[in-house]
Amino acid sequence: MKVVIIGAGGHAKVLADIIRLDPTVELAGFTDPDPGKHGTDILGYPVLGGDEVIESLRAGGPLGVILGVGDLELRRKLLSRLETLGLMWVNAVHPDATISESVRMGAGVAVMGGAVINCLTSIGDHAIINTNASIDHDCRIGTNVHVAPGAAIGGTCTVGESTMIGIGSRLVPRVSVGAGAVVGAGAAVVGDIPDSSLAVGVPARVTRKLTD
Ligand code: JB3
Repeated sequence: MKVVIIGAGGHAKVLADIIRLDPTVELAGFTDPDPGKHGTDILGYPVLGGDEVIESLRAGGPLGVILGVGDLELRRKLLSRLETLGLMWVNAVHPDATISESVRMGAGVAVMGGAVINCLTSIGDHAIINTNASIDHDCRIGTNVHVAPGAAIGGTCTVGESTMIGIGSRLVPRVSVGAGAVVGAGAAVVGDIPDSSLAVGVPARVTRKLTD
């Protein structure tokens, strides 16, 4: 099956580096509205044009796609635009990630090298579990959540849709972070964080509400 990465920037490069390790798929390349921005060849794979090429590629046979842009708001807008196309979302899971067999994994999920996801956790569609991040047992990670590199989430935590768990941050067990929230880099979350809130510091404090 051919796979196309939607986006051709930094996040897309990491996905390409993972997907190309999978002998069962053929990475066709990237789509990007600004094809020249990153050069026409990334890690040996072409930037095929804008997202409109996806339809023509699908005509050629089974086509898997995955979101290759990192910004969560942009991902949300892209998903709402693309969901009517009935695309086949594929996962990119690095072979060096450690994932319990009991994990329930959504579609379009990226799991980078060194990540650990422990038993009975569920990962929502289009989530990003980035380099060396860890998610412990019985967690509920929502759609389009980004658990940034080195973040650690304790057992029985909940993270709402399109929330960013910042690089190197920590969630103690049994806390809940709402939807559309941002946990700042290095923050230590020791209590629940409401939807659409920015929480920073050790211990993490909500500093402001986030508008769309
Ligand atoms: O921190 C880490 C480990 N990774 C970051 C990632 C999560 O987010 C990374 O360092 C960057 O901060 C960011 O990666 P991303 O999103 O790849 O950033 P950038 O290099 O700016 O690439 C975004 C690409 O998305 C650009 O080339 C845009 O042209 C493209 N883009 C924007 N809108 C789009 C669209 N591409 C497609 N196919 N469709 C769109 O609608």
